[in-house]
Amino acid sequence: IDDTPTQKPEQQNGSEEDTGLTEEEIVLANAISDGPEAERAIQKAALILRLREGMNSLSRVLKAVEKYQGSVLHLETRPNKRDNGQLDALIKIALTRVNLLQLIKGLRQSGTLEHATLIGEDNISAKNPWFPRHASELDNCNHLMTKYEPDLDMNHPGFADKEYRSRRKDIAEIAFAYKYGAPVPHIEYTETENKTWNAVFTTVCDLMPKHACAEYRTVFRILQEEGIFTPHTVPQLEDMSKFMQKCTGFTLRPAAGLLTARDFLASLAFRIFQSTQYVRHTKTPFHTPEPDCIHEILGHMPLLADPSFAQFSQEIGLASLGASDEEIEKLSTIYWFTVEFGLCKENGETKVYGAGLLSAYGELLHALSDKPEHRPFDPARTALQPYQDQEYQPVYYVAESIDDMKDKFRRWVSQMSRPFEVRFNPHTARVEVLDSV
Ligand code: HBI
Ligand code: FE
Repeated sequence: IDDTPTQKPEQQNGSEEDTGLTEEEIVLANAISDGPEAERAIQKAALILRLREGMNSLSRVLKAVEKYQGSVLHLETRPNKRDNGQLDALIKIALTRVNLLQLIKGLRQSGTLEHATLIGEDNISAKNPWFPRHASELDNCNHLMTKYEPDLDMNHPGFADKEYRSRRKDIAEIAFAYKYGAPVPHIEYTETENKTWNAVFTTVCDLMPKHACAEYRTVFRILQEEGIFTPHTVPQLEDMSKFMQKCTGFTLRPAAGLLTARDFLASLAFRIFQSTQYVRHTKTPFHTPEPDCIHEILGHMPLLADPSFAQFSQEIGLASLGASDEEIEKLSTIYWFTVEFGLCKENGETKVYGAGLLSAYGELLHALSDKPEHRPFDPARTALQPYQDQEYQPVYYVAESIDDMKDKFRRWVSQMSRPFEVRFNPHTARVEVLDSV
């Protein structure tokens, strides 16, 4: 399941008066009346569906797509906000125009279709793609990738642990219920969770003085002095949020798990970091298949309190707003090789600034050893580097410094092909869109 612009399902009722057809149906019907050529032209569409009988309805929808010889390009579901028994689904399909018209009519008659949008070749409606314009709209940007959840993945260390799964569910509820502007709810971490924190914290304290970049070390020390980083208790997200806000304006909101790249990057545009709040399984303190709050707190947050790094984080977020799927993929890859696994030079030595390394000492030592390849950070090339998230990276990108990395990124991103510019207004927490066409 991949990322997609979060779009609020809304009833399409604009032009239904006399013909009984909606706008898309009229567009389709007009195209089709151009003759058999147009009838057979392949059209892509994004449909937002309400699945009243959950997965049963989904299989009926997929059968209908198959019947009309369509192919599914993308599919994601999530629980309906108002009714827990129901699912909302976003499905992107490609099929001939004449069949799409039939499919839309059928789904509408069965009450399944909430909204249909025809999409062009570039996969987004380029004229006005939806993206959050105000920080409060991030309440809609919490789509999860269902890759590594303990309920779904048999290899997850918590898969067979009922208690862990129920704990995870409780903490996820907090994230789903969270609304912009509220403090991050306090979590009473258990003794087991605090022990896991202690195990990771201790190794970070051992390795950090020698291997972490200067920016990280500086903030780490302040966090210790302020009593937020202590060996025996998982820090509270609300305390971290207040600390970061003081330093760079970054704040936190709770996330239920691994978010889609699009939703995750969008929040950075508002200087908001979506952080998980659960702790990894106690069986594997030094490894987690998905982000957990220890990774976010020890890996990401110190650098989000560094002004230059915070600026870079926001800029990658701003670049993602309204970007095409291909561009999101490139930005994610850059994020991966910088924010997650980046190395940088410091007085002739190679240091670590990537959160995935700072919070996992096994890979940190691997990254700095002579086993993997070290290449100079170059956004145009780095953006195309394939990566995987299951094993240690075979390649790392080394920046001259965080500032240099930021400058190179800026130059690269300015060539991105977006028909508009965006600018963040900190006074209103709003993204302003400047049309250039
Ligand atoms: N979701 N909760 C959460 N935390 C992350 O660190 C995170 C994410 N989704 C995607 C992501 N990171 C990145 O790897 C990029 O795809 C942007
Ligand atoms: Fe991360």
